[in-house]
Amino acid sequence: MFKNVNDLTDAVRKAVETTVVTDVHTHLFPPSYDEALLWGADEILTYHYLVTELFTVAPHSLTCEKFFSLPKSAQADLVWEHIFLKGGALSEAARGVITTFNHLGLDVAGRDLAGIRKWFAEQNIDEYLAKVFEMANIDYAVMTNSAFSAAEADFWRQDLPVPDCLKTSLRIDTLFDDGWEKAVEVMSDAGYDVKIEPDDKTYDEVRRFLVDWSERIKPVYFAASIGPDEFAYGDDNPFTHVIDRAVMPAAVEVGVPFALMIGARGAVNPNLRAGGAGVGVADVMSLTRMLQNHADGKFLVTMLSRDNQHELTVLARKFGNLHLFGCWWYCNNPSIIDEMTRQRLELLGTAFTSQHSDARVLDQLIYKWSHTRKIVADILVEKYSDLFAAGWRPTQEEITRDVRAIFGGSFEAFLEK
Ligand code: FIX
Ligand code: ZN
Repeated sequence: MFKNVNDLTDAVRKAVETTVVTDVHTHLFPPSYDEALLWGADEILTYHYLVTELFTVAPHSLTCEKFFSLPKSAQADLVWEHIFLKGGALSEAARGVITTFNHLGLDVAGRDLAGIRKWFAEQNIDEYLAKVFEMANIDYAVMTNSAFSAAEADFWRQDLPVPDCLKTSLRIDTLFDDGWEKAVEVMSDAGYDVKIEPDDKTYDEVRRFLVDWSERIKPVYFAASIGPDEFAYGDDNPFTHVIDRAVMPAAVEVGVPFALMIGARGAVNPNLRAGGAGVGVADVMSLTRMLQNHADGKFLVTMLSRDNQHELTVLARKFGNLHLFGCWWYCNNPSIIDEMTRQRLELLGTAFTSQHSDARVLDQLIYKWSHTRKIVADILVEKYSDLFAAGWRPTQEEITRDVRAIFGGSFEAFLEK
């Protein structure tokens, strides 16, 4: 039993710092997947978050086309010059690079980019991957594995090695909206009897395609990112029919949740490529109808607009088959992580997953989790201190239990539910 609030808060900070995290959504790949796994100084500096920031300050003469035609190292040099040396590295994505280099023991104060690049060039990727997961204290990360990518299908056909710290998800965005025709082409080429104008047979075949892929890669969940305008469930539209007649029946048959990432407004500025998407407020009532219609299914949800967060968190109190995760993308900034985590704790206790990294570059795991742990620690210190002041006496085990819950424990309990 803690004698005083100071001992309690020290224990809370230590628990947050040392509790293992499960990273429920990333864009990482196994080292055996060739160059698909991004890592090192030039990749972390050309993360699409930083590239888009570059174009907020770069000279007008630097067009996106010119930038993307440059070698990766020249692109990184421009980001380093404009965002770091001339810009002050104050954005979350820039500060993250500094945190990562610092945790790796690299010469950040000396701003020695050449020396930093040299250090990365000396790393062995299999050993470095293990080192990064150990530094970030992550037991496993869930990848993003597209069911409609030829490269992905080719990788899984070869049965190449995948480290235990990486698990799969089945990404199915292509089934929706403007991807449908490509999805039909890919499924048809793979021997599934599907039509552009879907009939009952087509929906059955889409379901079989998803089940067959699931048997091959054993996904933790199905996943899709849906735009704010496209997320219109419940009307007599293709989105509703694919969800009702293929995706959810397959998810229930396989026994996995459907992870919905809602609110990315695609290609607001296509010139920025991966960084070109914006954000929009989506209709939470669409999700409500989906939950009402699929009580036998399970849904993992994160929304991109800050404006959607309160309504979504209240909804999570109404449906036991809804689990919220992460402070996604444009919400993955200290000011919003703080607000969202407080709101979720205050409305849901520990029945949510506080964060996911969305890491596209392996090294990012280090900063994305280091930054989040600090914010979560400050919040939990306040919450436990309030409880202590009211006479409650949490034990060390209970604190560790609660921290693990929001760092992946509740996610795994939801998967087993
Ligand atoms: O759809 C997604 O998985 C998004 O997270 C990505 O498309 C996005 O580019 C990203 O990495 C955000 O953090
Ligand atoms: Zn993502």
